[in-house]
Amino acid sequence: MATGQLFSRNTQALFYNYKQLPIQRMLDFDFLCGRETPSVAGIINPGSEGFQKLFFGQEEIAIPVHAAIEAACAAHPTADVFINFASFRSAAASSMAALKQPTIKVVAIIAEGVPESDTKQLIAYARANNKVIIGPATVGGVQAGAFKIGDTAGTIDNIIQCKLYRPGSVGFVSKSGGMSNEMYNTIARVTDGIYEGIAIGGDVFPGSTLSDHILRFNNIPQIKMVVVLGELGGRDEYSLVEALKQGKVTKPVVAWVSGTCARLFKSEVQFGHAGAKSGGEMESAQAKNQALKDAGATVPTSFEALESAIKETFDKLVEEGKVSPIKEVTPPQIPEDLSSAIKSGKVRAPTHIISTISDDRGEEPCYAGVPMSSIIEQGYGVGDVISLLWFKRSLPRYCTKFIEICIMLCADHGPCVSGAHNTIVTARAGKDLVSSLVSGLLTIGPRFGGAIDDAARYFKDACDRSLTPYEFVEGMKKKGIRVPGIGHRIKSRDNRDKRVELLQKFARSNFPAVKYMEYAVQVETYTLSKANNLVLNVDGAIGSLFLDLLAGSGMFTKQEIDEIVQIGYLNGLFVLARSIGLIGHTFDQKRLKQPLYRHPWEDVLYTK
Ligand code: Q5B
Repeated sequence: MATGQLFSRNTQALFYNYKQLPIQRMLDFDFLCGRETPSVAGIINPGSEGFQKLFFGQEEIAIPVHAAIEAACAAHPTADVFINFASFRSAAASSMAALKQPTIKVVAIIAEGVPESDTKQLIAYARANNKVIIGPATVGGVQAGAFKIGDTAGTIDNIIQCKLYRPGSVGFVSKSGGMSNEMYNTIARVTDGIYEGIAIGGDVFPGSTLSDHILRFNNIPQIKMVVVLGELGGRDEYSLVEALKQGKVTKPVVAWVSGTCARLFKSEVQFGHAGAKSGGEMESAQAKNQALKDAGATVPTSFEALESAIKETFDKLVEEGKVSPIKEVTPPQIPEDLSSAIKSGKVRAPTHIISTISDDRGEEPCYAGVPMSSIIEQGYGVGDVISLLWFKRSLPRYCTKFIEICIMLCADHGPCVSGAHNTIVTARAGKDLVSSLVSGLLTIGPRFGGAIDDAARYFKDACDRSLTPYEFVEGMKKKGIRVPGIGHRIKSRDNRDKRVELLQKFARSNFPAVKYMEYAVQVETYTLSKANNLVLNVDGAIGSLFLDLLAGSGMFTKQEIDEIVQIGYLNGLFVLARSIGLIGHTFDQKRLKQPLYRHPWEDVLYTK
C-alpha cells in the first residue's frame, strides 16, 4: 500500500446503509473543519431511492439516496471512499462490489464478525487492485481538519476537545477504535494534535495493517511522529518491527502493545477483539513491546507512561525545530439538535400535537393510562378498549357489553346494502383491501348507517324538551327533515328488525333506566301510523340507547354528555362495526375470483 494521503478536505464518501447518526456526525465534523462540501456525497440504501434530509451546520441539505452501489458510483464519480455500515452478513458482498468500482479507492468496513475467509478474499482483491481496506470491525479513521469516517472520535464535544478540527503533526494507528478515542485525547494534551488517525479493527485479519499505515505516514510530510497502539494476539506488530529494522520508518515511533495483564491469567484469555487473544509467547504484549523497543521505537514501561513518552518525543521534535507551531483556530459552533437541547432542559419548544388517549413512550403502550398488560391479563374486551380510547375511562361491564353488542349486530347486513355493494364493486375492479374497505365506508352517512348521532341529537332534544311524538315528528316534517333513526328500506311493522329488538331487550334488563329508548319507541308508534316502514331502525335504537347509557351509568357529567352528542361519537360504532363486514366482503370477492362488475343495461332507465 505505502503511498501517502488517503484523504483530503475534498474527499467525499458513499455511505452504505442509511444510518442517520454516523452520517450526521460526519457532516458536523465537516462543518467544524470549515469544509465547503459535505463529505457524504451519497447514501446507498439497498432497494430505496430518493433523498435524505440532514444538517450541514444550521442548514438542511438533501443527500441523494441510491438503491445500488453501481448507480451511486456512477452518480458520484469523485467520491472515492466507501463507508460500509452493512451487517456482518452482507458486509463482505457489498464491500467486494464497492472494491470492484473503478471510482472507489478506500473501503471502510464497520461490521464485526465478518467471516475470515471472506475478509481474506477482500484483502487479496484490494492488494491486487491497489485499493485500501480499513477494517472490518473498525470505527474508521480521521484526517484532522479534513475527513472523518462515521463515528470515529465520538461526540462533537470530544472532537473539539481533541482538536481534530485542524491538523496536528502526529500520525496515529491503533487496533482498537474505542482506545483510539482515548488516544486522540492523550495526543491532543501533549502534542499539537493528530494529523491522521486510523483504527485498523480488531479482527485476526485486518484489511490494512498497523505497518501499512505507518509506512504511509512516513511518506506524509505533515506527519512528524507516529504513535502506535497495538494489542496482544497475532503478529501484526512484527511487520512494524521489520520496517523499523530495515530503516523504512524514519520518523520517531512511540508504541505500546496493550494486554500485558494477560500473563496474570492462568489460562488463555480472549479480550474484546477477535484477534486479541493470548497465544504463543511471540504474540504476548510483553514480547511485542520488547521487539518494538529493540527495533528502535520508544516503548514506555506501562500504558500509564505512554502519555509522557509521547510528550517527550514531541517536545524533542519541537526543540530540534522539526515541528512548526500550529496556528490555532476557533471552530464554529455546531447548532445543537432541538431534541437533545430539549432533553437537557436548555430550550423549550411548543408542541404541535396534543394527545390524551394513549401513550407509547414507556415500556408498554397505555390506553387512557391503563397499561397493555393489564388490558390483556385482566381480560378486558373490545368494549373496554373502546371505552378507554373513545371515552377515556373504564365503563361498567354492562356498558362495554352493550358496545360489544352494537359492534357485533352492525358488523354486516348482507351484500345488498350500500356499503357492501360499493366494497364488492371495488374489490371486483381489482382494487386492494384498503381501497375496497374505504369505498364501502364512504357510503356511511345520513341515510345509511350514519344516522346514529343525529338520532341521538334529535331524540335528546325532543325528549329533554318534553315534546310529544306528534310535535316532534310534525315539527321535523315542517323543517323538511326526515327523523334520523326512523325508517328502513326492508324492515317494517310486520318485518321487525331483530337487531333493534335484541338491543332493547339487553337494555331493559341491564340499564338502570331507558328513558330515551322509550321516547324513541313512542316516536316509532307515531311514525308507524303514517307508513309501515317507518320503524325505529338500528341507528335510532343505538342512538337512543346510548343516551340512556351516558345518562344512567353515572360516569359522565351533563356537560360531557352534551359534548359527546354534539361532537358525534356514535356513528363511530357503525363505522367500526361495518368495517368488519366490509373487509369480509372484500376477501369473499377475491376468494371467489369475481370479475369486473358491470351494471346491466336492462337495469338502467335511459331517458332524456
Ligand atoms: N319517510 C332509511 O327510506 C331511509 C322517514 C320519513 C319521516 C323518516 C329513510 C331515512 C332516516 C335515516 C336513517 C338509517 C332512507 C337506516 C341503515 C343500516 C342498515 C341498512 C340496510 C344496515 C329509507 C317514503 C316516505 C316519504 C318520506 C317518509 C321516510 N323516512 N318520514 N322520517 N325517517 N331515514 N337511516 O325506504 O310522504 O311519501 O314523501 O332517510 O335512519 O342504514 O339494511 O339496508 O344495517 O346496513 O327509501 O340497516 O327512512 O323511503 O325515502 O321513499 O320515503 O316515508 O318522507 O314520505 P325509503 P322514502 P312521503 S338503517
